[in-house]
Amino acid sequence: MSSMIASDYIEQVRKNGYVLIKRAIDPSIAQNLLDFATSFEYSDVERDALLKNQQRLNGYGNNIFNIALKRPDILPLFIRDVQGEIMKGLLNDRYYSSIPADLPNYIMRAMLLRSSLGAMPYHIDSFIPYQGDHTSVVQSAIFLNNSTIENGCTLLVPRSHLKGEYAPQGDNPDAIALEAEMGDIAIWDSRIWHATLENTAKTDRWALIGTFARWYIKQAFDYPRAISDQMYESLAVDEKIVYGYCSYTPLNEFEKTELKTGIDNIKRPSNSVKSLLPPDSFLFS
Ligand SMILES: O=C(O)CCC(=O)C(=O)O
Repeated sequence: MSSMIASDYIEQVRKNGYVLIKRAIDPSIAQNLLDFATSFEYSDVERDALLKNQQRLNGYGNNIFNIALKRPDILPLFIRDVQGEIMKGLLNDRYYSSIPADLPNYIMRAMLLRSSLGAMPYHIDSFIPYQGDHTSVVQSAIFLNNSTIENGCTLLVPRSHLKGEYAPQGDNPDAIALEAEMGDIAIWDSRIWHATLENTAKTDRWALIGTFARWYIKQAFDYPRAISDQMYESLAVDEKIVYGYCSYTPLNEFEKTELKTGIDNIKRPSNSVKSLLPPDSFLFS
């Protein structure tokens, strides 16, 4: 990795909307993830179910969803060390005082493995275009193959995150092709106009893409309920926060009334309204 420090990378994301960190991941970790990507297969039944409710943009790649639950060892790659400092710098809410500032208070929206097929159209992943320095959603792509113009690399329009507009469709003369090598990481503000090229080489171009968001933004899956008891027990505090255990939506006021819970009160969410109620509650009647 280069000698740049987290604050330099944060500065680049704020200014240009993205940064590429060379050789950020140990090659053996990248190889292990690549082996996972190339050996994983959904069953036919699972694939049919996934195709029935596929979002438009997911049709342009091979996708393996929900990696965080398939590989519980992976989240620390995104939230510790320099990566973690960058995420905190871009996404921590400075007014979230019940979590100490050296921990994350942002959450994970999604984590998927994707390999490019067709040319993915320009889009933003913050869903809301707006101007200003306040970043709400960040994507971090760990490249597991070399990512090239031939095999469908990312296209980005530098500084477009500050335009406050949805991404125009069609070719964009201001776009750059973000070529990268196995083990590099690209981090971008999800307001940036981005797309991919078509994979004309028809070779694998796997990237592990983590999407992280401020604590009040909806997660792609209900991680606090979906995570097994066994996985929950193995998580460190920073992982529990990022999976949403401090900021999930409670079932009712007897579960909690705080939107931002502190680390002293991390617990699994309830699945049963009744178990939360005092026995004489009017909600029973
Ligand atoms: O695979 C890429 O380079 C970009 C993927 C992308 O745009 C996305 O997942 O939203």
